[in-house]
Amino acid sequence: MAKVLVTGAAGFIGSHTTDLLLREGHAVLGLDNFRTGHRRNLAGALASPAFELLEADVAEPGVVARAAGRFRPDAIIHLAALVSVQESIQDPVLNRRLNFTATELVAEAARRHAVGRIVFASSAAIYGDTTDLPITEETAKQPISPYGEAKLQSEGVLLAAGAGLTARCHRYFNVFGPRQDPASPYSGVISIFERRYREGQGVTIYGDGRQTRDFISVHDVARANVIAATKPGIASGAANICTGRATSLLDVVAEFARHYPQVPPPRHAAARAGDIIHSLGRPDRARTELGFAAQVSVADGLAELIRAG
Ligand code: UD2
Repeated sequence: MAKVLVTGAAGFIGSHTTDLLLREGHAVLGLDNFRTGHRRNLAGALASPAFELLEADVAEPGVVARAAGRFRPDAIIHLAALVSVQESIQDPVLNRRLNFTATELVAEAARRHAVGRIVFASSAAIYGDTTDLPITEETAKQPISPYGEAKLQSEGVLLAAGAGLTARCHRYFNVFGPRQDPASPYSGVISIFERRYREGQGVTIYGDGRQTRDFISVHDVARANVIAATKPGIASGAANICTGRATSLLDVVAEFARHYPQVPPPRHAAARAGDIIHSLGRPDRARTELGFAAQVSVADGLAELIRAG
């Protein structure tokens, strides 16, 4: 049994990671200020005696350090973040605070209280809009948003922290699954489409729909997080967390249409400014360094999402 401090525990990825840690018999201190997380995401966790919730802001100096001093975690999974690329452009100061300063505070808390591991939510956004596919960890890092830039700099802070700390930086690709917030037009496309199909409305495809993404289930992402936090003998490093499979939006829509044959077909609108056409990661390093490989197909993940609806 390990003791794990999860920041952003009430968020999309944080709550699934918390649930999996608890299922595997670990003790979790979840930290969240509910800026974008939701208490309902923790309904299962809150029923467990092995879970404790701390409502606090990870970017507030002293908060993580005090939590680590009291809870004495073996690992910190740092997922609290400003999650919207769009919002990072509109409010770069807040982005800096939540996506960079908070990481420094987590690293400092780990150092002060001898926490041996940090798992960090990085992003494929650090690679920018490269056309050199599939993206490997060596691909040039040229972020094109404050969000991607802060994630890249956070990786630097963690990977330079020194021998006492094992830092694992997870470069998530397009994560989808239950509890992802569909509220904004810039939310993940699958969560937007799921809500529209469930409500019987057609979806809008920006462009011709042949654009592809490496969609990975949040259950696989949670498993990668738990492995990185708890598996013995893991060294520091950064790795793509992806499937290595490209799925087009037309494929996604065809899958939804199988479940909702009565919903009108999609309409097409102009491609979004700045949209990338293809994104695909190479998953080999996570397999070698963590023993992690994604298992959930897009078809199975969508079916689960629709059931969870
Ligand atoms: C963006 C973010 C990424 C993450 C992700 C949400 C950048 C560089 N990256 O990536 O960090 O936040 O969004 O999972 O900004 N689309 C439609 N109809 C819709 C919504 C989207 O056709 O109603 C298209 C969209 O134009 C794009 C594709 O679906 O071509 C995927 O969109 P997305 O927002 O889910 O993901 P992505 O990879 O653009």
